Formats: sequence, structure tokens, C-alpha cells
Amino acid sequence: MSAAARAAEVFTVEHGHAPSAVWSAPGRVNLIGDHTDYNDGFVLPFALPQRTTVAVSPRRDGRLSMATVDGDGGAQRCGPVTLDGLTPGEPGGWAAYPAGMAWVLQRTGIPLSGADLVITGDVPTGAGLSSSAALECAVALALLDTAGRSPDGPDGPSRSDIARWAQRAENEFVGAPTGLLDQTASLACTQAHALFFDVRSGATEQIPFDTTAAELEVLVIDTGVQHSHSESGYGERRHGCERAVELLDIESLRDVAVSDLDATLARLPDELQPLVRHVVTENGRVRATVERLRSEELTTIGTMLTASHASLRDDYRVSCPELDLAVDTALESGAVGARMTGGGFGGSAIALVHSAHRADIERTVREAFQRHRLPTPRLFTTTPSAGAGRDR
Ligand code: GAF
Repeated sequence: MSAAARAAEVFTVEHGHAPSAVWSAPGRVNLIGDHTDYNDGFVLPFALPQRTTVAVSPRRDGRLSMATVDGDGGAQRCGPVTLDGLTPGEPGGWAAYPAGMAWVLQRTGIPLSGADLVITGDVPTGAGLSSSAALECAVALALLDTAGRSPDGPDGPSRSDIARWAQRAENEFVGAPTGLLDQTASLACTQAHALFFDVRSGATEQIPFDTTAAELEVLVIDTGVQHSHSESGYGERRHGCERAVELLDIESLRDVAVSDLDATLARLPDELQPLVRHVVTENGRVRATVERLRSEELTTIGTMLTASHASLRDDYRVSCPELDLAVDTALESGAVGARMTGGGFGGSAIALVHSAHRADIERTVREAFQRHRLPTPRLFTTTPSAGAGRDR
């Protein structure tokens, strides 16, 4: 049974009638370009095949009911809550994401009459693969549908508007100061492509990334850990970048050219220099990766990925022993390139590997984690998949 058919079936059991629509949105891997989005920079994500699916029907009583149902049928429910009564922080937990989305849409001037939402899906949670954005975006599309404002239609908002609204839900309702990478990836990625996104201009370009034709695979290594300081660490890095921008009296770190990097760093206190160096060099690596993909030189992006990891580890200091072990072991056992992906402090790494080496690399990574007495990581290969859309 397809994910949409299952979501519709689960909705029918929950509410006694079929949903009016089913929408879904994927998680993402960021191929390269981390901690650049909130610095007005460049990112290059692609969508995972794993998706969050939302079955929806409108209500007429101004209330929102939310249920999430896992693969074994276990459900968590929230509401019905009154849409007009929503305030940041209430509800909390997983329900903050759908409720926050409804809160933002209403504040944006999109009137909602109420809705029943049933959420299913297979995006790994807590793995740095953007399950939060998948949930926000699938819910945003489902709620817009109930308001007759689906994207891409004549009266619908653009996907970049919806990405900004989803980011706002996460920043202002959930309280996480994240950038625009994850929501844009979930909404705008397409199959067999990576998405080159210039956060400052909002421009996006689909870059062919057909790993299968090149006999390569992207291996995801979910370390299964999320360190407790991940939220504070993210906020501190972001704040450090903002301080550097103030001291340099520029609009954003995007404005620092690589050719001016040394002179720029000399104007900053020691503790801010590595942060700025990472952001400026990472933007350069994203552009170089895009150039290589445009020339169909897939294998040569490996050095960029590995250099990005070193920069995130040594300059930005958002890696951790588990991610370093995953990356180092993959490289030692033959990966073409490897890096942590996403915010860091745990979560997942990716390795670009020749298909013929994949099984060996997987085994070696598992053994290394065992030797270090770390929980066995979850490994899977992935391909660039479709962005968010209506399933039925
Ligand atoms: C997290 C955030 F949500 C993104 O906005 C981005 O900053 C990323 O970390 C790091 O690149 O996924």
C-alpha cells in the first residue's frame, strides 16, 4: 500500500470518513553548505525518499485536531484546540509544529476554518535529516488546501513564501532559531537533482545529481546520537556570526570575499575568526561543488565534501566524536568524500561511495562503532527524490 493510501486509511479509522486530501513532504540531506543559510549564503541539499504524509479534512468550528500515527498503529493525539487560542509554547512537543503552522498561516492573513490532521511518515526523527521541516511543510500544504490556497495554482502562494512561513513557525512558535535550508529543500527539491539555493536572493537552480548513472551512492550514517547542547550550540554559533557582522559593519557574512578573508579576519577577535572562516570558505565550496556537478564530474566533489567536514569540525566546531568516527572510517575504507550533514552535534553524516565499495564501507563503519562501544549507527543509501506535493 502506498504511503498516501495508508494515511487515508488511518484517517478514515480516526474520523469515520475519508480525508479530503493527502499531502506529503520529504526530509533532506544537505550535500554541502552547512551553517551558511542564516548567513545569507549558499546551500546544496537534496530531498530524501522518506516523507511525512498528512491526511486532512476541513472543519467548520475553528478548531484543529492533530494525530500522529506510527508504523505499528500507535497514536498520539492533540486537540481539538481552538485556532484563535494558539500561542507560542502551547501546545508543545510534536504538536507545536502543526499548531505553529496554523498560527503562522492565520497571522499571514490566510483564514482557516479548522481542520483534522492525521500525520504518518518515515522520515527518521532526531537524525539531523529535517523531520521537523517535513512535518511543517506537509502540514502547511494540507492547511492551505483546506483554505483553497494550494501552491502553484492561480491563487496559491509560492513555494518560497511557504518555506518562509514554515521557518517562521519554527522560529517563533516552536522557538528554534533555524535558517531556511530545510524548509526550502523539502518544498523545492526535485528527483535526481540537488537544489542550489542562494538564500540572499532566493534564487534556486536544479543541479543534476544522478549518482546511479555514475555508479556512485550516497550513504547516510545516522549516528543515533544528539548531544544535549545541540540547541544552545546552534544558537551560540549563530550569535557569533551576528557579532562578527556587527563588528565588520556589513550586512551579512555573505559579503566577505575569499580574496579579503585574511584582512577581514585580522579585524576580528580571536574567538570569532574560525566561525567567519568556515562560513566564507563553505560558500566557496558550495559554488565549486555546483560547478563540478554542472560538468558532470561527480567523483571530484568528494574533496569538497571532506574539506567541508574538516571546516565544520575544526573551525565551526559543530561536529562530535561519533560524526568524526563515521566520516574518518568511511574515508579510510574508500569513500570518495564524507561529511557531517545539517546542524551537527550528533545526527547524520553522509559518504559518497562507489557502489562496488558500499558493502565494505558499511561493514567497516559498523565495526568501528562497535570497537568504540558506541550504539550501532543506522546506515542506508539514498537518492535525490521529489519535493513536497499532493498525493491524492
Ligand atoms: C539545521 C537548521 F535547521 C538549518 O537552518 C541549517 O542552519 C542547518 O542546521 C545547518 O546548515 O538543519
